[in-house]
Amino acid sequence: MRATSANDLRLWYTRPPHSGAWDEALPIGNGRLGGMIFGGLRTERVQLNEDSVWYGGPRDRNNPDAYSHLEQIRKLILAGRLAEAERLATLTLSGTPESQRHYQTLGDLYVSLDSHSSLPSSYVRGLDLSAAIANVRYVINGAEFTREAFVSAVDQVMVIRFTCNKPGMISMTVRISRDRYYECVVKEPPSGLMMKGHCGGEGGVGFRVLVSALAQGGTTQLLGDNLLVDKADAVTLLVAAATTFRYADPENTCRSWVKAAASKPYEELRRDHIADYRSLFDRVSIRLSDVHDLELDADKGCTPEDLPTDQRLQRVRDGADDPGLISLFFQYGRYLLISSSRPGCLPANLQGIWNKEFRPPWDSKFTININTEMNYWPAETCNLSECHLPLFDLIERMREPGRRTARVMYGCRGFTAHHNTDIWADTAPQDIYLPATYWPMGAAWLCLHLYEHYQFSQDRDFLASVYETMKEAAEFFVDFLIEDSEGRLVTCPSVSPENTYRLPSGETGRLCAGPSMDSQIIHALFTACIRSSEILGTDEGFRERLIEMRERLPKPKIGRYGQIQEWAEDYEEVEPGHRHISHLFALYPGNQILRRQTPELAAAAKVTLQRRLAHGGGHTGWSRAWIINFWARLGEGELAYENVKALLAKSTLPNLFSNHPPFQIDGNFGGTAGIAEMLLQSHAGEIELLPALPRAWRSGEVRGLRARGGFEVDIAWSSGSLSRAVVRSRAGNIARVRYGELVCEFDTVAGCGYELDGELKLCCGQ
Ligand code: FUC
Repeated sequence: MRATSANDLRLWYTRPPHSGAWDEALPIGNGRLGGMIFGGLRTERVQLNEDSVWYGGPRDRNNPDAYSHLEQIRKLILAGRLAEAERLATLTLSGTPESQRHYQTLGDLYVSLDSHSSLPSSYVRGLDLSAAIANVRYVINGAEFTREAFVSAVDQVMVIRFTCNKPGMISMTVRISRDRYYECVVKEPPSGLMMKGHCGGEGGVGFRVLVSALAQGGTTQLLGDNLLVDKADAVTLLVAAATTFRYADPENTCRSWVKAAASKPYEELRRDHIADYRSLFDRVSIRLSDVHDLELDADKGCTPEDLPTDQRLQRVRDGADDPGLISLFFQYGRYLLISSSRPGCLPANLQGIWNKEFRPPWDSKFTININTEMNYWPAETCNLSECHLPLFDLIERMREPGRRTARVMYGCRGFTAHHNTDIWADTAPQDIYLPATYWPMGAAWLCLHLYEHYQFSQDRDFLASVYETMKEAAEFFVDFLIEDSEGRLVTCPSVSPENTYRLPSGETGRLCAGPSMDSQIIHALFTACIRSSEILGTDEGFRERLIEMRERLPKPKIGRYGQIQEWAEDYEEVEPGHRHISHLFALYPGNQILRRQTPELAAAAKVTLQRRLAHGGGHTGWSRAWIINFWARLGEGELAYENVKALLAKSTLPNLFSNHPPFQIDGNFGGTAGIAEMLLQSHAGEIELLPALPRAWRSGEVRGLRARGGFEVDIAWSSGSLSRAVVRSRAGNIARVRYGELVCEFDTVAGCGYELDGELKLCCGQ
């Protein structure tokens, strides 16, 4: 078995980013405060983010003309008069104004290293995922310079430390800037600068950024907007940022964080940060190969781990296998979730927290017709349950605006949201874009995450605390669903995100009644509410109602190509290789399509994927990531693996950020979830070991993945077969474990572990 190497958990490079490319800088963060570390030689640029730096305040954007035209829009859709329906919808259902708020960069910290006149004789920069620390190391004229940067969740500051092995060598000029979009930078004696500004827009947030230098030796002074350090032995920069979104007095909040951090020695800040981070990160370890699987040069014992990350990525682009890069990518997804989604923060947005722009792509907000949900797919399976909590806070905040949207737009009870939301939990439609805008399913899908959290944690108190939220999301559909000509209960108006269909007449349409994804999401939501009310022993009347309505939802249907139908009718798709594969929601993340219990539907799901892929599907990072999860659920290890490779080869940037293009973080999270799904599944009432193990991962081991029912699982395999598994029970439920056609079932005691051999024979309880 291969010994672990320091590079297993490290991204590293032997040069600074090409022409200062942002996609080559390395991300650090504590959920709220983030930085991109460039590692430049003469200037270190740290591009800064704070998760609540958004333009503008809350607004009521519900279109006042919606409800009075709803009936007519429905009639037009059901009569097939699509052009008229779509025109009326754009006028009366679109948000007023059409767009929600957008996320922004916080600015940049520039550290000019004044004494660096010659080029270094060696240079390496990296990101250590085992400690969540970025570092740079190089030698100039025999002096070795190092930098370390991390963002502490314990101390709420970014810490950047510059050292040299010779005394008096560190001189720097520090500036903070934000293009033209800030008020001022003021001196914060004795050795700090404070940036003050406002994101703009009525009710928008105000922000403060404080940078303070702690120098060992040398002198420090403030001149104009500059912080200067001269001939120090070492310098620690502490950066704090806060906004009025959370703090009445962000200025003093920054001061108190910096003051408290400054009173701790650097080593203590670092130690506390690492301990806190490791309490989450170390729960899962993974190894997908043995050394003989991957030696590049057998004589020299050289493996891909010995190559810088950009060169490894290039090898994979050139067609090489590199299981170690896949496990690094897997752990990077977990690192990114820990760094962008901690309790008390906003959820990870389209870019996590890392965004350099004032008007980022798609506003870098929360796109909830796939992207935000995908961000949280690894949260439970990859043992980062706490990182899921920010999403739940946002869902709670969406209830009030969502109730208003339900009432004002549709005359319904409950709460609803469309395909986006923002910092203010806005629930009115976003954009005037027919394939996406008029889709009332956002809240419903998000609420499934609440039930998912319960399924993994078995935390009954949590379930009790969110039951009303799930119920309210379901209540909306009790009122909203209409009966179609076959007596089925369908959504109308809606869309199948974000596809377009063609009628036999050649006419194309987006708006429709009962797209498959909607029925599947509602089926899952009703099921979650029904199960929850049983578990909690409440609400029998509502439960009965949902049971009855669930029966009348359209079931997944098989269409003319043998595919799962995307719409209630078997329409032709205008773009058969579309990136959204919404009608396979029931396969993943849902569980209405199961390869053992519903083999015909599973076969149709396979055809659906093959058709999408044959027409160029999977061309965005997130779409490719979803495909990995689908193949994993279908037990197709080789096809899942092919798509993992394609995700790395075609949709991954040099810093391993996923590429839509441009950078969008969902492909990282969806990819991590997909790799976990290849190794362990638990959505079908049993814990399945190695359900989609590809040949390329001949021998390996994963520890600490989680399964529904309150289990934690370790799996080891060699020569492609299971050698050993440990199932740790947290809730004392019965464990039903499957490996291929072998199944075993045993009682468990909470807190105990159970070891199984390769034949699923119980060896011992621990
Ligand atoms: C959805 C997708 C796009 C993109 C955007 C943020 O609209 O269709 O591909 O990911 O969200």
